Amino acid sequence: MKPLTRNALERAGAAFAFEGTIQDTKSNESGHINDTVEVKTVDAAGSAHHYILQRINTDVFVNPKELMENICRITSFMKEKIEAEGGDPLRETLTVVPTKDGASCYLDEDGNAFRAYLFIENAVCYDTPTHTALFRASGLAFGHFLDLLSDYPAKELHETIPNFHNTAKRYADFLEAQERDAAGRKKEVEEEIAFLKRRAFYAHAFDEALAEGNLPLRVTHNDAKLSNVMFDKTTGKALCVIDLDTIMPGLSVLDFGDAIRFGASTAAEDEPDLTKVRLDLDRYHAFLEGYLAGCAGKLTKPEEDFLPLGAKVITFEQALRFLGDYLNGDVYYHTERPGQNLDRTRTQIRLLEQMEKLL
Ligand code: GN1
Ligand code: MG
Repeated sequence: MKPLTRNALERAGAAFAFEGTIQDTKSNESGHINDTVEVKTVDAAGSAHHYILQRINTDVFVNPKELMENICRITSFMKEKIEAEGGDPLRETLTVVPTKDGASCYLDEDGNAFRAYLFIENAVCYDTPTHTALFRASGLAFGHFLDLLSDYPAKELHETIPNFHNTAKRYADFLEAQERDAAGRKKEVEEEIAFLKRRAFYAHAFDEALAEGNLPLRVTHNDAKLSNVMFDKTTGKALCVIDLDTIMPGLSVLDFGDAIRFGASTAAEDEPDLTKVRLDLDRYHAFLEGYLAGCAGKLTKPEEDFLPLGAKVITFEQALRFLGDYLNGDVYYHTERPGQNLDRTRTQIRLLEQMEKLL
């Protein structure tokens, strides 16, 4: 994606049905894929309003209209349920702000696609769990998310990224990337490549369970990391699951696994010092407890049994993706420094080794 220009941002700001006039915009660097900006406005009565404006990465999400259709359907479905439960739908899920023409996204003449949400005030996201209870709370949030959507017809959703968590396809892409060696980096990473090739079996880990109908296709989040949960600053409670771009039909065990991969690691995803990377079992059990409570009995027995394997498979898959991107010359994930995708690969490998011993 080309860098987002001031001009394009201003045009997008003017396209949405924001209340009042824009006073301030501030870039938010948290995601690996989209560009995110916070927008503050003031209306004629002097009241302040706060929004999130995002440029959707259309290299990754090639059909932004379908993507927004998914998000609108899911958030309105959840809002009704949250209301029925006595919750606050404006804080417990995202609210899409339409364009002045009533569309859910704005496409500009340069091919950029934007969408906007209400900003949720007095809330915060965490990159690492500051304490175990916080991670348990995020488990509750992702479990509750599954529960809220358990009767949503998964098949009606668009596949925003085809084969997103198709581990066999990810493995094939990785093999191709190391074969092609586009950035001439293969010789540096022979060890990592060999590690992953020895674990090719993970690519088919759920084939049998799926064929036998033991793992239901659900509405899943597909990027279930701690940093995609907002917490209320006052109560400390997990409020809301965000980053709804990859909501698609998928497997619960992979959402669970992704949350573990990210949040039960004692180090950041891109930590260069591997001695810092461990799987924290206390965190694992805390998340599991929260997740099961949040799912409110909706998980089947085979799903519960496969949760630890889900963690291994998604960590394997993530290692394939990071190493594939490193081999391709860092073309997919945002990077801030050379070698960041390799560091990311190595943390995943280290974690997978730990999971194999401990889970
Ligand atoms: C990407 O943009 P972000 O940080 O939400 C990626 C996920 C990865 C994650 C790794 C669309 O998510 O699949 O698990 O990075 N999203 C996409 O941190 O590829
Ligand atoms: Mg994401």
